[in-house]
Amino acid sequence: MDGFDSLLAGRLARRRLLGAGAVAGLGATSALAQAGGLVRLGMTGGPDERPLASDFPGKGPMIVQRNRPVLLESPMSVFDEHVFTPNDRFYVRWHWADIPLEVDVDAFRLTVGGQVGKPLSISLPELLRLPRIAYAAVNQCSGNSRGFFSPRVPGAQWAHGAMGNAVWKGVALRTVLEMAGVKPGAAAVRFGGLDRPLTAVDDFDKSLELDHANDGEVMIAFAMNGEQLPMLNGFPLRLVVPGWYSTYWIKALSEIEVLAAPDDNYWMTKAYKIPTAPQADVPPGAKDFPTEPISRMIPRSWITNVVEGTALPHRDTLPVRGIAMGGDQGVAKVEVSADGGHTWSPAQLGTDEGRYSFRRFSIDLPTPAKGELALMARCTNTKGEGQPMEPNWNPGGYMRGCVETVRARIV
Ligand SMILES: Nc1nc2c(c(=O)[nH]1)N[C@H]1C(S)=C(S)[C@@H](COP(=O)(O)O)O[C@H]1N2
Ligand SMILES: [Mo]
Repeated sequence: MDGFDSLLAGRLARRRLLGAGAVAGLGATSALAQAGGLVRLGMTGGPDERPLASDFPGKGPMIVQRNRPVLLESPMSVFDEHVFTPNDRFYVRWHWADIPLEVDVDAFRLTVGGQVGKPLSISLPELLRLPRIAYAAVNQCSGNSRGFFSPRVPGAQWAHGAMGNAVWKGVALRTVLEMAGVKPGAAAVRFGGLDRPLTAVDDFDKSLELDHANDGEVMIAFAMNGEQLPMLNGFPLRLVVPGWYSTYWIKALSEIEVLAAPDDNYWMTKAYKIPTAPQADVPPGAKDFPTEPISRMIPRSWITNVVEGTALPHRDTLPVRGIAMGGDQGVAKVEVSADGGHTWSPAQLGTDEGRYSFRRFSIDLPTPAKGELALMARCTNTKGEGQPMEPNWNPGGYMRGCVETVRARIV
């Protein structure tokens, strides 16, 4: 018996999350900026300061990238403190300002329709009675770190905090598709949530090929780190597509539609397209190049205990630690360099929480001589895929994966 079974027993009250204060928090950027102060994100060639605020519902101190729709970024210190990102520090991204602010858990239904033998309308208690799966997985926005693109590109100017790692629990999408009976010849499965566009444009819907949807790992999650999903992270249900960028991880998931043909909606055919070139990399300014929908994630790593621009005392050793991810594979090794990438030393890896999770790394380096220092980490995943030294560029600001540098000074 866990917290979710109490929902079954009807003891969980309706989730009415946003009171008057919280709603005000969704509207007042300048007040927030004054209340929480400004943070610098270390970007060059454009605006670099953002307000820090802690008055969004269910959220602690977060970097406010945008107010409507809500875009909140996790400060890097969160990743230094936790390998599983706490729910109240987990980043938030919505495309439309009309997001669900409360959900009536008794009336809520997840519908499954389209190319199925038996259309379904599943209540939350019914969903909670189905067999469950659970695993750790990183949720990372396709545009994470976009603010570091050079030359800069339009879109949310995220630093590295449009990502988070959680243990997700829910029902395999395959279980629900089997209950509905997918008709022969079906090609894809489309997902939609409770949020709505304010103008006459396509809903934010995404889809997966049928085989992927049926892989037994793609999950309809009702829990994140052992708790209900925060409202801003998609309460009561969200799709989890482990190893893939979060654009597919539809929040407040309410509609599943099995399609006879590949999805032709705007969000699949026009948005979230990357160059087919390796690392999704094209020369700055390039326009006519072949594209494909963004999909699997790639290895990345971040030093989390040394803040850009800080002065470190000269001691016997220089402790360096951080987090790494393998993309859609596990982390095989992480190496650290204190000389701008000339020499590398293998770091110690923390507990393996599964192939889709963050993994901690740490190393005590011999302290370099006094002066400027360029610290770097690089991750290699279990497929042997590493991180390039050179940053990629594409007009969408997607799929950054290069080795990141933290500059500090030894004094
Ligand atoms: N319903 C819905 N789901 C959505 C989105 C959205 O706008 N609406 N945005 C997607 C994108 S692009 C990202 S990066 C993630 C962000 O997830 P989070 O807010 O839980 O961190 O949600 C995804 N799921
Ligand atoms: Mo995203």
